Amino acid sequence: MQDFATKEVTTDLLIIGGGMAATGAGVEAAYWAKKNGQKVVLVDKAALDRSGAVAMGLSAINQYVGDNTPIDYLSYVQQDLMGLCRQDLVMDIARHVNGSVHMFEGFGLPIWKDADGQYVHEGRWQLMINGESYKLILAEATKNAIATLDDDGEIVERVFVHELILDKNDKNRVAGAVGFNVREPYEFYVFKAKAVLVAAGGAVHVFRPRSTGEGLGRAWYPPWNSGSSSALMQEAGAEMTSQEVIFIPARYKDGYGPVGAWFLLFKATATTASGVNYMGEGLAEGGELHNWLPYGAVKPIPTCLRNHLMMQRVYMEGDGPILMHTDKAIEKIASEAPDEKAKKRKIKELEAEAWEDFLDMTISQAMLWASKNIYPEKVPSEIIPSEPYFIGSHSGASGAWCSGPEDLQDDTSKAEYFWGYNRMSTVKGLFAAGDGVGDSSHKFSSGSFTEGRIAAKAAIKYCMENADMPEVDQAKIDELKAKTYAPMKLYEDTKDYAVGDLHKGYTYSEEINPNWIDPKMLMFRIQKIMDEYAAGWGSQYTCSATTLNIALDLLKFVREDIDKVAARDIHELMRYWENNHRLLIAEAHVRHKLFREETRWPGYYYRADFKKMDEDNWGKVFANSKYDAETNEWEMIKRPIIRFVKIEKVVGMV
Ligand code: SFD
Ligand code: AMP
Repeated sequence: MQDFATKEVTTDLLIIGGGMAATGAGVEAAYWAKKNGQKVVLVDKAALDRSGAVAMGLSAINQYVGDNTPIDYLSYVQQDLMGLCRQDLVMDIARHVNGSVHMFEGFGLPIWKDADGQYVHEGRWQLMINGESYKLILAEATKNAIATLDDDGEIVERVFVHELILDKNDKNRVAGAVGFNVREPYEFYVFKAKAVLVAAGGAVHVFRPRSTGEGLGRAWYPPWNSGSSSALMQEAGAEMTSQEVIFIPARYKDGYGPVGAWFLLFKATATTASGVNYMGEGLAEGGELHNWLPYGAVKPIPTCLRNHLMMQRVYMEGDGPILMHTDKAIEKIASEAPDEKAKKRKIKELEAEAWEDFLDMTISQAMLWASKNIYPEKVPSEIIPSEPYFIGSHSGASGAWCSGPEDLQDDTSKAEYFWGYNRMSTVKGLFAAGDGVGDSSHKFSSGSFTEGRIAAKAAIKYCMENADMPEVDQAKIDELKAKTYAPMKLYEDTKDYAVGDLHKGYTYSEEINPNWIDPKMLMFRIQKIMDEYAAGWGSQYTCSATTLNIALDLLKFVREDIDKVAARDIHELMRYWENNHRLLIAEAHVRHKLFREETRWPGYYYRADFKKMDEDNWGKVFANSKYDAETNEWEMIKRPIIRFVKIEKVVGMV
């Protein structure tokens, strides 16, 4: 096998990822690093201009607090996650997010304005944008900021980071990370750093997606977010939280077009096939939502419960599909026009907005509409609950257990939620942001950027106060390098045996081979297990201790077989490592689901053996876990939910 050169990069702060949280981190870190003579390196597996969830753009900024208060925002988040959130983290983002949004505007992002020059809101918290180039605009700002550091700033693109390095003398202190270039020159990267900020996004394709076969690869969240934030941190021994809380977005069928603009901006109604307004009925007196108090019967209905109402109608009563009445919504808005001519003009305007909503962020949905001759102003479209995603920044909650800000705590919460540096994990010097941080949902793009800024500022402070460089164990690096390329070595060592003279004609395709497992097959195996035994769509989002234990057993076999995965080239090597990360988050997820013996988020998943919410035992705790990579042992931990901010009233939609 070819010998890959090693490239060493030494820095004070290393930012892993190049998405919303990492671009925020880059901008802020550059500012503080410049003032204090620190070095910052940002490494992204892709190219900053179009990497991460916002690659295709977005049509809304989903977190803008505006004239509301951070407590108002907190009331909404706490309600939406059925009581589960860290108040300090949510409030911290909410108090700074307006500033980030104003920065975006300054960078050149077009935010819709009305005739009076005010932002156009999609809902109370959401702003409409012309966001096709959202990511490019932020990437440019980050590149400019890092460039101000001259030799003390660097952006490394197309390097996949797959493992963190710990200090040789302190196993609870980070010392850097390793990765490999996925473009030529194919080098092995060793990053040595005082602090590491993980912002490598959420996880997609851990569960079998609804889009299989020729549709494979299409998902709502980006398939290239493969659980690295979680895996890197969990593997390094960081305590993780709420790994059981996945997000099931209701999306336009097959194209995965988001529904927010339709529900909130166009005020569309969704019904069952027979025309039942399932959300209205659920909310009404005696409706299903009253079974999920104190969180159920309030507007906005928590995201999981909106799914639950839909699932009940479709799976229990067979009254599917669910239809989003785009046609009626457009007709209703247009009918308010003063005359026929104005009405026609309004319909044209609404049609353009409807298409732009998708062309700005989910182009595949617009293509699907076009290819199926769908005119949204004439016919409704199907919406459907999708496969589960791990995403700490939207309506999920999985991620690292992190220290919060000092100034927002009371005495009780400070003892549990503060350990020196904002957004530092339980591993010294290891920070996180965006999808990487748990229990602080609903940050979306703007809140993730904001959290990146918060974490980066604290990380630079950490670098200054912990000025000695951690020691890196060279023997460990050598071991990691061999491990990195092992799947390519396996292929090189056995390919002739497989398809050469000895086994000539043994198989027609290299993908199916007695000597190895293809990285894609590894992914399919994980997905099948998760879908069938850990509450994917194929099992109607339902699991029990019995099925979860089967999942654990089967995942154990996958881990046993993981050394048999072969990679034919660097691209497949990346696929292998992505699936290696998926495997760890899958296992963490199953263990968390087993641990939390209740059904807290109906519509995300159901525990058939614990069908109800159990406020007494589980309503006041987060489910956390720690993984010991050396012994392969897991520890499950309960941490208290401390509600030091009293919420009088849930601030809802407009
Ligand atoms: O409506 C490695 N999101 C929306 N947010 C909004 O504010 N408005 C919307 O309109 C939103 N909608 C939406 C959204 C997402 C998607 C995909 C669609 C629609 C179709 C959510 C936000 O985008 C999301 O909350 C943030 O982007 C989260 O930020 P962050 O930084 O946590 O994740 P990221 O942006 O995906 O970036 C991840 C980065 O990590 C890199 N990476 N780098 C090195 N090594 C590794 N091993 C790595 N693994 C990953 C990636 O390349 C990337 O740069 S709506 O539908 O909700
Ligand atoms: P989505 O497009 O589903 O990702 O949603 C975008 C934003 O709108 C998020 O803040 C959602 O929580 C919110 N949202 C979407 N649908 C609804 C709804 N029916 N009621 C209240 N909020 C919603």
